[in-house]
Amino acid sequence: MASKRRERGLWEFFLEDPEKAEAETWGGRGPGINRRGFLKNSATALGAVLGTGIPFIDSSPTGWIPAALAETNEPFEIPGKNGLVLLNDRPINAETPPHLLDDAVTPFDRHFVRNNGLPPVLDKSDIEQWVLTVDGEVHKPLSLSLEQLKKFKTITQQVVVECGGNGRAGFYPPAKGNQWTFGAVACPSYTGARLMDVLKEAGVKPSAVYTGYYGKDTHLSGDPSRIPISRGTPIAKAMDPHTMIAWEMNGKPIPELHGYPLRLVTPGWPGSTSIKWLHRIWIRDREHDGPKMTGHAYRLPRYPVEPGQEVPDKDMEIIESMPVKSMITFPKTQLAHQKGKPLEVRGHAWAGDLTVKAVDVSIDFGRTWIAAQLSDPATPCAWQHWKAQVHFPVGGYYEVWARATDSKGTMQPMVAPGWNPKGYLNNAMHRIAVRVA
Ligand SMILES: Nc1nc2c(c(=O)[nH]1)N[C@H]1C(S)=C(S)[C@@H](COP(=O)(O)O)O[C@H]1N2
Ligand SMILES: [Mo]
Repeated sequence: MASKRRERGLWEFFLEDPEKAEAETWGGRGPGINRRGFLKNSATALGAVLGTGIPFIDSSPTGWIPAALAETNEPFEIPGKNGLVLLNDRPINAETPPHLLDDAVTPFDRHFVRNNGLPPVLDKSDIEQWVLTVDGEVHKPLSLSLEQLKKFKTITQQVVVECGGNGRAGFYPPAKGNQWTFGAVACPSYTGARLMDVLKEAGVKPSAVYTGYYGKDTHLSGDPSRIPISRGTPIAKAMDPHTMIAWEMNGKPIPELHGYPLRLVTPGWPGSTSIKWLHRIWIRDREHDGPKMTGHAYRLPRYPVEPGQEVPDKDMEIIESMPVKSMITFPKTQLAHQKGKPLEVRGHAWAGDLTVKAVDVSIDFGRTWIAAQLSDPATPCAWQHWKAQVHFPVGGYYEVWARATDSKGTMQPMVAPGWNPKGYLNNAMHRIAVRVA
């Protein structure tokens, strides 16, 4: 996976135009890459080509051709997605280049995809018979049909969903996993019921400590006794009035790739706590221990560690709220800008459970900063929009940097903060390149 740039440990490759970057630059990915090219870099797919067969092809979603089967040089496409950069095709993982995240509300076609397993293949009867069970430390276990669930009070809110591994490509030595740059984040609008209301109906016992969410996706191995992921949160976060069980995204049934027909949405926490294809909520009397809850998964060392250092499991703690972050969504990096004219730069900023109180912009590598205009979030868990006018004093090469500050005064770091074994929570500032002539 390591390209020449990554070997040198340079994270700055994102300053290049992702649409023009060569596949090699991107470690064998990127929109220009064809299926054969992608194969060369995909060990799993290669294994398949070499004769181990394509297991579980029956369970791949309708309309998708595994890259390993493709005979054409057509780019690998995810139906309905537009301009995303593919990081892995099995499971599907794709991120959105920053300039395509300019919308206030992220539309489906620009929403990143992060799958740990294979999405379920669902027909009409699966949906008609869908049951959400709530069991464990409750007085009255529930089995709710979609129809029953929709009788709970409905809320609609915009929510930032960001993968805990967003920015992983910025850590050196590299951490295993999808090499996300900036685009494993989205802020669509979700409609559904408050988890709190459903849990009140079930009557949470005083022994309840944590939730365990289960989705219907299947394990890559094809072994039906295994599931790819099951995560949860402390009961207090589950009882937060913004934590929801959603059935609509942007006013339509949630797209299949994003969890149709139900998804748990945990605002401000790692995307992995927003379980897709939700069918069970297990209320636990201890910290949940489902797949991707233990070991090093979605955990950080309790203390700062040296890059590359080994950290024992007992020294790792679960990631809760995501850190403050911002992104420049306009202009696209590598802009050619006319000398003497001001440039309006804009983007979004968010801060996990907190809000953003300021965004500042620099065009001189952080020597001086200009305060950006910052909007309030449309709903409490939404990202905030910012914009700033910048004036370039002379022609030449510039970088525009953006830095957000959260409501507690914590700022984004300039470089990747604290290396950690799995490469989580890189909220280093986003920068774009501008040539003024
Ligand atoms: N059932 C299920 N839910 C899941 C996942 C998954 O693999 N299976 N991936 C999680 C992770 S790691 C992230 S970052 C988000 C990504 O949401 P998206 O695919 O809608 O962008 O979904 C989360 N929910
Ligand atoms: Mo994630």
